[in-house]
Amino acid sequence: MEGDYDAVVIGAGFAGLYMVHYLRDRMGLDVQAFEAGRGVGGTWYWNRYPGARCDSESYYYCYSFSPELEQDWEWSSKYPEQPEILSYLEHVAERFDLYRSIRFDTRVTSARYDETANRWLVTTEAGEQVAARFLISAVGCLSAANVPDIAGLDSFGGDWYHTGAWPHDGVDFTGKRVGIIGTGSTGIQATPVVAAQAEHLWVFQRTPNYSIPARNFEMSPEDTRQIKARYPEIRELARNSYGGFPYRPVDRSALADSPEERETHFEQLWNEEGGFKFIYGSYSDLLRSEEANYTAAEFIRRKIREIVRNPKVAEMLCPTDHPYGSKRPPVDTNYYDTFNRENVTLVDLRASPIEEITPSGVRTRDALYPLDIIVFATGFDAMTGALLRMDIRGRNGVALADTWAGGPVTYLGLQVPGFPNFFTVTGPGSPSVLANMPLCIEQHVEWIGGCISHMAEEGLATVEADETHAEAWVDHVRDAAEATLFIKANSWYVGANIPGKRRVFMPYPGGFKPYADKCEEVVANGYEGFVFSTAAAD
Ligand code: NA7
Repeated sequence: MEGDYDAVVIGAGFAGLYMVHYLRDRMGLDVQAFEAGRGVGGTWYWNRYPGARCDSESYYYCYSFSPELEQDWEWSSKYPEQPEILSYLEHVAERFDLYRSIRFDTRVTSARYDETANRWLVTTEAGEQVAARFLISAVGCLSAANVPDIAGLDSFGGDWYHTGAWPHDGVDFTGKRVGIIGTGSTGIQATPVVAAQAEHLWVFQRTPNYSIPARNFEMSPEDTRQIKARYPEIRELARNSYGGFPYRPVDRSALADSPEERETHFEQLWNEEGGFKFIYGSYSDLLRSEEANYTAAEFIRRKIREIVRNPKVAEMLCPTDHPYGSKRPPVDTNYYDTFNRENVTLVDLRASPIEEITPSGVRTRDALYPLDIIVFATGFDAMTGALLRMDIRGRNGVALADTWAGGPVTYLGLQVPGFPNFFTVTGPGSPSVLANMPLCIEQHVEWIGGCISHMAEEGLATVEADETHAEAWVDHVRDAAEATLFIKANSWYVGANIPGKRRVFMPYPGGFKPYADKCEEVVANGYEGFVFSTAAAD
């Protein structure tokens, strides 16, 4: 055994960094974090693909726990690029002296609960083993890359990359024939940037997506000054909102406006605001009423037809098989316009699916596309993938993979029955990816820290989600999802992108504020739904 800690934290992204800071510096615990990457950043460490930037606005996609940090850090633009967010997280790690508590280049491969000792035994890829009383997963919701199992990939003579494991020294597309597979948020961000460099770019599209222009801009000193002066109000708005975004609540149905009023409203959001405001700051029922949703979907389809000059290509880009926002809504800079370029071709995989990859390129049912580089923008085994690729075993050696064989079971996305003293930051069943991630992370970290403090005060040895409460929470998540249009799409929210994955809606769609209220209520009711013991040896 190479260490015995109060807590082991897995991951050093937004979640892991704050978890370490909170447990170590606010609560005085002995904490060790393990991180597979060579640096901090998590998502922002791995996703270095061209065009990678945040779809949430910089002024709220950041920590709120330190007013000094909030005041000191300067964001360059509305939507910062990946290197800037990574610099921010590196700054946080330095500022709060977190590096000394993180072991890098160290992937956790298994964690087993030893009931007699009340310890989690955590093993790394190099075979090192440490023990800890608490095990906290901060592995992120979108960190297990999904490279589709396409016949012949091994034979490809060129280079291929997944966007979520991008080379640190970049990829030069100059003079290359490039194929991007996937038109989710990532493919949509990468396409215009790669197109500007490549000799020719083929975009392999299985499902067209609804994308809203980002309308990015550089922050002027005056923008920054105003935001900094308003931070308490901004955070308050975000904490009281559905999505964790600091937008003024809208309670108007899209159907309450006349077609002309709606058009004016959508035009203003499309042309001036851009980004998530189109969905979260426009009307209250875009994700609840098919009729209301249709008005937004039609507006976007009209925009696509306006922007893309070739009508056939425009039709191929128009989504019709799912409501707007039922898949994670992408935000772009010049995505649709890129298809007006001479050196860009859209390939419709619905009409002609990929059959194999050959030494020279991608072969669909109807054609062979000779390529030098293939970019897989094919997403992630979301929400459960990164947890399940570790062998996590709770009481009686039961594997998390078995407990979750029918889909993830958690109470509030925080704990799994049968896995004492194991917490998941933004686990399945929490709002996580449906809300502003840093805000969700802070709420989780503080809840977990509060629970551990409570245990110390009361002399409690273990905490574990009660099975009945966890099952009721899973039912509640499902019911909440069924009341929305989210379930109308084959999205990664339901695991549809991973062949064989059980179709379960994983994030909690009831809203950030109701969720955070529920977590507080649980505490006020003596941690209702959590079972504590004093019995385990400690
Ligand atoms: P997404 O949103 O999961 O998008 C992946 C894309 O790749 C999507 O267009 C998929 O089509 C496509 N895909 C996946 N597998 C295949 C295969 N086998 N063949 C062809 N096309 C395929 O991942 P992103 O990385 O774009 O975004 C993930 C999240 O990161 C994003 O939502 C933000 O939260 C940040 P499909 O739609 O499944 O037909």
